[in-house]
Amino acid sequence: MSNIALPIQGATTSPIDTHAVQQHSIPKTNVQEKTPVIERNQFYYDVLAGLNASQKHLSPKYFYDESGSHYFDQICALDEYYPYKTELTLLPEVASTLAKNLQGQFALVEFGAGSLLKVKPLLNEIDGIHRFMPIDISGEHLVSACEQLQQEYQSLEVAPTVADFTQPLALDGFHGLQPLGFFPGSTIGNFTPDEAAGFLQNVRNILGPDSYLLIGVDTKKSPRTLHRAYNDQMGITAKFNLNILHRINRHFDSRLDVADFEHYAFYNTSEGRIEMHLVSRKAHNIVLDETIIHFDEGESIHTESSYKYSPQDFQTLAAKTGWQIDQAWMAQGDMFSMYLLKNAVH
Ligand code: AVJ
Repeated sequence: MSNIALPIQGATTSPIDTHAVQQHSIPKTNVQEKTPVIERNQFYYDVLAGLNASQKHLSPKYFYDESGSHYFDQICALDEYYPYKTELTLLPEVASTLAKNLQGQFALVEFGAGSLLKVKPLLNEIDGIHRFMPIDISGEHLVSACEQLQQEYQSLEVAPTVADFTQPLALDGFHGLQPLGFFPGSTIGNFTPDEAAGFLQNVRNILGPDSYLLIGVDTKKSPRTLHRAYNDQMGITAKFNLNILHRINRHFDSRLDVADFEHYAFYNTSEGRIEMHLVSRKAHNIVLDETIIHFDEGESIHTESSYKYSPQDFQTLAAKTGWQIDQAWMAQGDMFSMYLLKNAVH
């Protein structure tokens, strides 16, 4: 999966895991202190802070534990969830256009590499890619995916980095090759517009002068289509959303009844974003270790925002972050877009 993750307006948490992690090491959870009962790590603090806020919220990065990642894979297979399939269909066409138009020798840098599935059309078509540098916060997953990819592409130099790419990061060694960034999956949609701008600026600094960035971005479209994509018939998205409550029960000394909450996702037209919430079906208190948290009937936990960008929206975002749109691709029916950005700052 494109397994990175993602926050809520007004929250101080970043969508993607915020603790900086050393390159080439398996990330350790930031355990501050351990008692027999309570493990006070980043998740612990984020959950307590998020559920004590006036608009309760949890970061979507916490969707992706083992079962959450499994649900996300199931979402990608759903008819209603068009972004995954649409981008995958668009990629071979994008790759062959790039192969024609991009002359040079490249180091391909993937942000949030996940399963490394989407990179294959690029590797297959573009002969000039000599080095592949995936960056992901999840070390174990990344290393095993890289081993497999290396088997398939023997002459490619595969150089993974375990890191949080929302933080400033110096990648050692493009080896004289031209950096080509890759950020598929419309993961940028999980950032607020301000965070997205910060991210694009950070990526430009990481990749440096003369770099390119190929990015997948979900578009604004009929609210009905958007609504369906996050409210599938089989209820997989609901399970994906509710799983975060199971994760809390697994981590805390808590007996949250997941059945007391309801999946609620809608398209907020004025903000141009899907919002996912977990809505309390009744007034009740929950107990997390020794903290009591009250829910009114109908009160929600905001678990995800997924911003959608029209070509005009994205053009504005790119321009203000020092990127210039070199090429753009639009899937049939304007369902999903990809952009090749060129670093405009010399
Ligand atoms: C992680 C941004 C690709 O917002 O569409 C799918 C995750 N959430 N269904 C999105 C998601 C609910 C997704 N991205």
